[in-house]
Amino acid sequence: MADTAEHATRCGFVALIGAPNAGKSTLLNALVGAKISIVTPKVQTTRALIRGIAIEGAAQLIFVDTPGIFAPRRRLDRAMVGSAWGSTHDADIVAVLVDSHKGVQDDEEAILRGLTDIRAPKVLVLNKVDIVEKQKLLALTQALNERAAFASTFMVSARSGDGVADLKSFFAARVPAGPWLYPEDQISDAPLRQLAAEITREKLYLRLHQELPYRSTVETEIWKELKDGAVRIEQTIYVERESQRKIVLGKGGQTIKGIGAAARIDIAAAIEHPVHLFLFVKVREGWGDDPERYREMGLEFPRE
Ligand SMILES: Nc1nc2c(ncn2[C@@H]2O[C@H](COP(=O)(O)OP(=O)(O)OP(=O)(O)O)[C@@H](O)[C@H]2O)c(=O)[nH]1
Ligand SMILES: [Mg+2]
Repeated sequence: MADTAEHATRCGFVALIGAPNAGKSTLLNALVGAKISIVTPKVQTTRALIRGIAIEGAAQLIFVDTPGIFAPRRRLDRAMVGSAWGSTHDADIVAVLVDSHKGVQDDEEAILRGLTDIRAPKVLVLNKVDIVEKQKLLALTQALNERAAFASTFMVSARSGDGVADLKSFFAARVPAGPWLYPEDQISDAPLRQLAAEITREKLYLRLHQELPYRSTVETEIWKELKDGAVRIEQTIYVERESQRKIVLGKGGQTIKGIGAAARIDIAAAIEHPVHLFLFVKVREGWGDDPERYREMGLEFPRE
């Protein structure tokens, strides 16, 4: 009996790629049914590959959220875009997300060109259908299918969940037969300290503007379980300049206080323990060229 069940299982990797802000992280969270990856209205929120795991019938689906693909300038940009394309090499299925409200612009054009090198089957996922007219969706479906060979086209709203169940069933039917790679109840493979750093970065993105979010990174330094069941977490926010540090702190420390309060609530909810969160802001000029920061983020360090 166990033998039969094992033979019936399926398992595979589904990479979610697309331009920045297409809704990849929102879709990952919707597919898994939990908040695994951070989401903000700003572009370039996700910086490294984030895996979320879901079970659908006999299939275990390992979804890989990726940084948005755009024309990179800085070293960090190159590492992010490189990791996104890299995810397609190990994928059994590649889901190409397009923000249907935005349509096809420069980043989408570049992505379409890059798709020719991908051997795995590709599916087109038109996202944000909640804010787009049907007419536009049909035109976009046609135009994109003329440009690349998609096995199928899906129209979803990652935000409302519309169409997500159908997409998930499709993936479950298409991933190869094979044993599950993760325990049944596991939904993420990221260490909690990394999740906690990401949550703080989300709050930073939500509260800071212009270039600042892109000039900062967050690392968890200390994670200590206390006797009363609470967890003491110390994190460092790295910025590039003293002037940036001042903005992150805010007048009388108000900005960092707000970031910390919001992050603490979400981290506590994620780890299901009370949290004492301590944030430190440090200037580290050129952190974007420091290999150690890339290791912490789970990114490969581009040589140039
Ligand atoms: N209206 C609408 N908004 C959406 C939908 N999906 C995502 N969004 C919004 O789009 C913005 C970007 O969402 P993310 O999930 O962070 O996008 P992403 O593709 O992961 O972005 P990067 O990590 O920067 O590449 C957020 O404000 C989301 O709430 C959707 O289906 N409908
Ligand atoms: Mg993202």
